Amino acid sequence: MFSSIDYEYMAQALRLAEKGLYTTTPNPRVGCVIVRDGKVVGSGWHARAGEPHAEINALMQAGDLAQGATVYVTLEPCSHHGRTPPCAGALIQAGVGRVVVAMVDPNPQVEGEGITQLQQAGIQTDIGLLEKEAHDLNIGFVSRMTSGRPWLRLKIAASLDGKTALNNGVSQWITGADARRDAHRLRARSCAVLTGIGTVLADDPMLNVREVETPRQPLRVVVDSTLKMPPSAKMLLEEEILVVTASGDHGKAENLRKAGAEVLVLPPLDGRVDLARMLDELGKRGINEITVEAGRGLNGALVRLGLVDEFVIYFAPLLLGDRARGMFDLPELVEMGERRELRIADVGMVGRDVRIRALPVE
Ligand code: AOF
Ligand code: ZN
Repeated sequence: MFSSIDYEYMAQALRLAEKGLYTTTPNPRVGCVIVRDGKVVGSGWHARAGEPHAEINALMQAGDLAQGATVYVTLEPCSHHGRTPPCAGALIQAGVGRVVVAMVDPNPQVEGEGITQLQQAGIQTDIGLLEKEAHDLNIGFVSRMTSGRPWLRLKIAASLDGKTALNNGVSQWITGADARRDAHRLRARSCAVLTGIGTVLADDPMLNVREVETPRQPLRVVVDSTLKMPPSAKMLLEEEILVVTASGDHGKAENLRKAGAEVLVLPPLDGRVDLARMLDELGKRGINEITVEAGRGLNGALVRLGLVDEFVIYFAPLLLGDRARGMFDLPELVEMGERRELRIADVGMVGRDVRIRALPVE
């Protein structure tokens, strides 16, 4: 169904889609290339929610040349009136000859309807080219559309012997500058960065993106069951911070609000923040991807609840010894049968450190 030329143009459309990596949220990253007689006559990508979709940008460039052309698009053209009119209709109106789609739009408002409309208009529509790549690019959008929850990526910087901090809590700097920059790229592509109150009290971090250029900072979310967050915390110096709590202490919440935070009070679960419920709430707010940068407490709780979708662990070539702090506060296992199995998705060097991406095995 697909020729090597098809692959090439879809790869080009994916590269265009990636230009929206830091900006399209809550929308997906989408790229589009329009080809006629072996020449690219239009190309575009989606930059921001509310702005034109990838196909529309590409159609505007192509003008009349779109007639009879082949359109490569990384996500099924939409069929609904959202913030912008439907792309399937625009492609039909432009008289395109063929549409090649990487993946079906998981948005229940679309979900195959765009493809049906194109086919009903007599346009040859081929689906599934470089589907995995398109899917990975929008892993958070897919997660939110299919489960209501964001994709949760847990990032850890550790020594080669798996330690993340000294026993006295000191954790800077374990990994090198390249790994830190790489981790800032993860922050930049995330809709939210999540941490725990323990990390805030120990490190007083900003948790913003500094090491890479970005026009948009992720929302910073702090899990703080009993509202220990001091109104003087550095995180509060910048906009967009959400403190999630199970505390009913209105005075403390009010103080944090005055300091610039939004405070979300959830019904307590065993006296703590109900983390699954929190993810549902974040999903409702259009959060697609979350990067967790926390200590062993929150990390362990998320693992125990099965809420982690992806682990990104940077290992630095140094040893901190058994008395340093580990990655996950988990109950002791007494049988190997209780172990948690992961699948390594990717391994590579980042400067002097090693990065491992691993996914839980269901
Ligand atoms: C496309 N091309 O480039 C994008 C699509 O509110 P709107 O109008 O921006 O619509 C957002 C929805 O449209 C989004 O949830 C997803 O289903 C689809 N995104 N579709 O045809 C694009 N970004
Ligand atoms: Zn659209």
